[in-house]
This record gives sequence, C-alpha cells and structure tokens, in this order.
Amino acid sequence: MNKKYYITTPIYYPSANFHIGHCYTTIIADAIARYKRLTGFDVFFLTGTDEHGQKIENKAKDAGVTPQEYVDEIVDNAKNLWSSLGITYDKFIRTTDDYHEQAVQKIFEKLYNQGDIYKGKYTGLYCTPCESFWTETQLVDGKCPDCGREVHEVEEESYFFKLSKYQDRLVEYLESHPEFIQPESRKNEMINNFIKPGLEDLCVSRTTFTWGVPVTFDPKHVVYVWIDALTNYITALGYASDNDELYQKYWPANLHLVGKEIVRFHTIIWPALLMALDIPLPDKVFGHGWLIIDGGKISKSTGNYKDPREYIEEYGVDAVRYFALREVPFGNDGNFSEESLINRTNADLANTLGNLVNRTISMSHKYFEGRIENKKVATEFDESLINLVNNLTNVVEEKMSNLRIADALDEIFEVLRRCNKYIDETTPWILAKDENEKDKLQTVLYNLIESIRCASVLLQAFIPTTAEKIFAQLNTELNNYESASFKENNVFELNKPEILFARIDIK
Ligand code: ME8
Repeated sequence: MNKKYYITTPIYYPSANFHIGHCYTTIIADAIARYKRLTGFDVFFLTGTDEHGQKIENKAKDAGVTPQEYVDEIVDNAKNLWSSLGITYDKFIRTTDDYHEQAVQKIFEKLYNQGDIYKGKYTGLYCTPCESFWTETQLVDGKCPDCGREVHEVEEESYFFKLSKYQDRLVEYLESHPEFIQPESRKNEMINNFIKPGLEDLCVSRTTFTWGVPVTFDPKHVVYVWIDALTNYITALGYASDNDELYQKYWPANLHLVGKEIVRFHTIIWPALLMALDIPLPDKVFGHGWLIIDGGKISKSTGNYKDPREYIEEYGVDAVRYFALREVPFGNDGNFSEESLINRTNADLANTLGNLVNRTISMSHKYFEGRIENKKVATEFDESLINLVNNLTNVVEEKMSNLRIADALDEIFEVLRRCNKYIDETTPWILAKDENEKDKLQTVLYNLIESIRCASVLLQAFIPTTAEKIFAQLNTELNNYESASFKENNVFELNKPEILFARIDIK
C-alpha cells in the first residue's frame, strides 16, 4: 500500500476553557482522517499544543507556578477533550517537547547561517505592566487592550526572517497552484490584500520574555511565535532529528486544516519558510469558517460558551460531531446554539436515521424473528433505492475529495431519506397481512437492511459510535469500504433494536 495521507490541525493554545468552536477544526480533521483510513490510506493525523510565549508566561506568574508547570497541568485538558470527542490523532505534539525545541534551534541556526535570518531592530507599542507588545489595531481607545493603561513605543533588538525575499516566488506558487488554498476566495484575499501590497520581513525573536526556545548563538533571544509554531508540522515527523523516518514517509502534508484567521500564516509565512529550507510545500491549506454564537465568534474573552463535554454528556458524542460536520457550509461560518444542536439531532439523527433503523429492525423481528434474507421478489421501488446505494461511495468520494464534508454527509442521509420513503411506498405492514406476500415483505426488509448497512459503512467516518451501534444491531461484521455496495446474498440474524437517538425536548 503506497497511499499516504498526512493531515494536521493547528496546535492549540493550551487552555482550561475550551469551547465548542475549538472542537470544530479537530472534529473535521478527525472525520477526514477516518474517511481516508476507511478508503485505504495510510494516515498520519497530527494535533498538539502551542505552549510558548508571553501570555503563558504571564498566566503562570499570576498562578504562582513555572510556565512548564502551568502548561503541564492544562495540556491534559486538551487530550481529555479530544478523547471525549473520539478524536483519532496519531501524534500529539507539544512545542515544549525536547525534540521539537532542538529541531527549532537547528532550523533557526540554518536560516541564520544561510542569510535568511538577520539581526535588526523591532519597533512596537509596549505595555510595561502587562509586558506585552501590541499592534496599532489591537489597542482599545489607544490603550492596552488588557489593562487599559498607556502603551509606549519601544525599540527592541530582534532577529528577522527575510519574508520579503520570497514575495515573487510566493505569488508565482499560489497562482500556479490554484488548489493550494481552499476555498479559492481565500487565495485571492491572500494574494491581493497581503502579498502584492508588499511583504515585510518578519520579527522572529524576542528579548522581553524568556518562555520560549532560546536562540543557540544569542540566548538572550527566544524564538518568537511562527518559527516555533509552524515548524511543528515537520518536527513532529522527526525533521532535523536523528530519526526522520516519518518525515521521509509522510511529508509533504496533504492537508493543513486551519481556521480562517490563521490562513495567512499558513499560506504566506509557512511556504516562505519551507522555500528557505528547501523543503516541498504541503498540498493544501483549507481555511474553515467559524462557529458563531449570537453573531460573534465564540471566544474565551466573551465567555459565551459551555464546556463542550457538557453537550457530549447531555446529547451524546455523535450529536456534537454531527452538528459540527453538518451545520457549517463549506468554508463559511455557521451558527451554533444549543437549540440548533437539538434541532439537528432530532431531525437527522433521531428521525431520519434512528427511526429508520429502529422501524426496520423492529419489523424484521415482528414478522421474521429477526432472520432476514433476500427472497428476490422485486417491487417497482427497488431499483431506484439500490441505484442510489450503489452510487453512494462515488458521490461521497467526490464531495470528500473537495473537502465538502457537510455535502458528503448529506449524500449519506439522502440514502436514509430514500429508505424512509421506500417504507412508505412498499407499506410492509400491509404486505404483512397477506400470507402470499411474505417473500415480498422479506425482500423489502432485506433491501432496507442492506441499504442501512452500506450507508453505515460510510457513517463510520463521521459518527463512529453510532455506526458501531448499528452494526451491532445488524449483527454483521461487513463494515469495510469494499463492502459498501448492495449485496444480493447476505443473511442477517438481527439483534434486538435499541434506540440510537431519543428525541430531545427543547426546554
Ligand atoms: O491559532 N470556530 O491556536 P488557537 C471555529 N496556536 N474554529 C475556531 C473557533 C470558533 N469559534 N475558535 C477557535 C492558534 N477556533 C495557534 C495556531 S498553528 C501553527 C498555531 C480554531 O488555540 C481556530 O480557528 O487559538 C484554530 O484553527 C484552532 O481553533 C486553534 O486555535
């Protein structure tokens, strides 16, 4: 097998208060990773935490602990949240991991030695009590956005990365690789709003705080933000270490999945760094929209969130996953509210899916004690159902290859809706009244069960817990991708029906 797929999420700022918006990138990445595994790829799925910087240093100070103690304590919060969402990452990188810090130092040295990093002076607006630099636009009424006090201009010795040198190559690359930035609208924004007006060299070190990776040849400097953060995508694979087997195998990344506010760093700074390092560029950066609540981005500072684990406990992990995957259209923003989560769960998971599975299995028990085989007595409605089922892997693949996750899910639900309609068309309860129609009735139930089975093969990528429950009720192990086409000769010894999603009342 030679098909590899390397997918990454951003590394998260460690937090004790993740909200549902944070789960969004990771749920999508997980669905893509699971889908790729299902369809036969050798997948490497990376996530992790971005642990350095002034903010962490300040917070640790407030808490009276060292920055390392501070991050060690809250990093488990991310791991715990991902585990409650069923996230199947292959590696969790922490930017405080030794191998990462050492690789960052080597990368910084290399760029310095070849002249892509040079020493200069950084001028910025500084708040002394908060020990933080701010840009003009971050200020609130001209004052520090954190404490409201005066800021003043200071000059600081810093190292700079020669981003400007890569401007022409970047434009050329982005224009000749229209697939690189998705959705395409973001590509035009990057070229026209950011690159063409002129790229400035990038400040890549700081001396005003110490919580970072020290610059080996000038240790009063620590590496600042992007060379530390972005390089995680290669250091996680062992780049610039003694063992770079994973790097050889999986780089370049097939997909960096990121929120739209960090597309800029991933499509300008990151490619320029890779060009400087003479490393191939990733295939694709997809910038997704945000989950919005009450018209504003869900965020820690506005406090308009609940811990996602509360929703998982109340409505089930797959209700939360399904919502994130289904509600937000390709690349756009989507609205989150508990009410819309409930409505989605009721409409799609409880009604369309749950009810279908329950009705079908219940009837199979009622009329045939749960043993169903194909009696091959056709009805006029079979062909359109079976055609839809047999086309499903193709249409889902088409949507998934364009990262249209919500549309891919909708195609699966199209089959489920068709099944529900097929029940109305074939009216099994009427067939059941006629002894002569027993074989037709069993054929109808067979067609339904086989269709549900095929749809569930694909559902494994999106709502894996539910798919597993369906396979358990169907009592079959035929759940691999190759089996996702309508088979004529299966025999089902069904288990008892169990409710997959109970309807939720809006309080
Ligand atoms: O940006 N809706 O980390 P982060 C959708 N450390 N996505 C959201 C969201 C919302 N309401 N809120 C956050 C960082 N996210 C850097 C990245 S990568 C080398 C360094 C997403 O913890 C956000 O868009 O602020 C991003 O993709 C991810 O959560 C991590 O954000």
